[in-house]
Amino acid sequence: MGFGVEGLFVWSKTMKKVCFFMFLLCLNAASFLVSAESQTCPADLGGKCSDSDEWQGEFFPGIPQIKYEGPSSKNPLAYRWYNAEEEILGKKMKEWFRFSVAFWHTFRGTGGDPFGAATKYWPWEDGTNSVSMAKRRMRANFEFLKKLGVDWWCFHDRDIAPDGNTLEGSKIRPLWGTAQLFLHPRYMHGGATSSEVGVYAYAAAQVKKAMEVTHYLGGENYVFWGGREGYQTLLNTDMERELDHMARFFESAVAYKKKIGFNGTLLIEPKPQEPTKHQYDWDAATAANFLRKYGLINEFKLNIECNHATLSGHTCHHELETARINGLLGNIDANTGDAQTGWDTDQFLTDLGEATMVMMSVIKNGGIAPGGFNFDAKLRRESTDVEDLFIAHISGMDTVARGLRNAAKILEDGRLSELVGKRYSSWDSELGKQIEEGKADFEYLEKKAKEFGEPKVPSAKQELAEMIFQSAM
Ligand code: XUL
Ligand code: CO
Repeated sequence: MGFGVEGLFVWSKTMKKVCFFMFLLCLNAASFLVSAESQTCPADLGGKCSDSDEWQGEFFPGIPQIKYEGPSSKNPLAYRWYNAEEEILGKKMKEWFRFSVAFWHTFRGTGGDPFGAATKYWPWEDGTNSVSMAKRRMRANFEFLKKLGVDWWCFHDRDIAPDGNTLEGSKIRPLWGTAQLFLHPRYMHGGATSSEVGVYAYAAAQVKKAMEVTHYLGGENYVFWGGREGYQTLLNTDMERELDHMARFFESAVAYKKKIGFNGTLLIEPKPQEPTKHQYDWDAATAANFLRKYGLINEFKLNIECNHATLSGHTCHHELETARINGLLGNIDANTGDAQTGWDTDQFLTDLGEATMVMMSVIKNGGIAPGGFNFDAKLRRESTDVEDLFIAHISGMDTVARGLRNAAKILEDGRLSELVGKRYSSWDSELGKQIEEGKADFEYLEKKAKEFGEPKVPSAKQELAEMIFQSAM
């Protein structure tokens, strides 16, 4: 690594841009998802392995601006369901979604896996880790976003080294930034929950800088995904102490956010395991309980990732509803897993039923701004054409857009909410109201129970609910 931890602390106005690169590239030396076999160059400002970031013409020649062509279109480079300016339930589609591209998957993913080398060699990559390469990659990102008609992107501190000039003055901004606290060996026992106090301090310094960078780039949220905040065995773990440390870490993040005037939402991204056996942010309910216990519930929201939801044994809909009813639904990492595969496959969401349920929650929540839909999803290892990057995002965007249309249809149709309303109608009675208002104690209820006799219990109408749901597909 080219720079020591001192590099994290330099941040003066005049040195802003230089330090920005130094910081990011220092971190980048151990960059996530850059396969071990790729050539590495010193992460310095000289860019020794690559002379310049120049790239003649477009990065994606032959790929047009992606437009809405409607459901009958057979053009793979067009939207069938996502029509950015069209209003659904009083809000433009682009406002419902606030789509974002995950920089780490789309621009740093190589297709490498534990059994095989990289399969993707994008034409603009020169095999180096130089500043000029990082700038060129960021230009490719901006062209990609513009062609898709997407205004947001998300990053880990360690997968970017952007050109400040390119980023300033553009309406394209980070939806969120985050610090990558899981790749480097120093984080093997965790960051905020490490058994080593020095690692906690290092993690804090890294988050501090990543928050500054997110703020500097105009980001609207900041994410904490605790990749190694968990344990492999309780036999060697003081779980209570580790959780207390994690809470202190989040308290400091809240204080620092306020200190630098960063108004973005802080988001916790639950995931049950992988890479650790047990991660502390297991699911939405666990994260909510943690936030409540430590008095942080009003300072954070949740970033729900669909593939993480299924890993924790829930549906994405369940996780979204748990977050929503706790006032914690902040962002969606829009992806999906594979029912036959037991890990985080990070696939683009293409299941219409799932997408419709996702959008039912989003509508009930009144949208998720300032959060959005971040495609934390990657091409399959075997998909190796540049156009596959576009097709994957178009398909993911179209699926949730179609889900939004279906969810709106279900809402307008009214039969499902009528079914639910009817199911709970006994609670609209005087007794129901008394109970809901906390005005019915056990003695009173016993009296009522005797008065009513055996209650009549009606059908739940599950199949009818499913029939109504299906009819909107
Ligand atoms: C890992 C995951 C991360 C976070 C950001 O499963 O989802 O990419 O979204 O660190
Ligand atoms: Co994620």
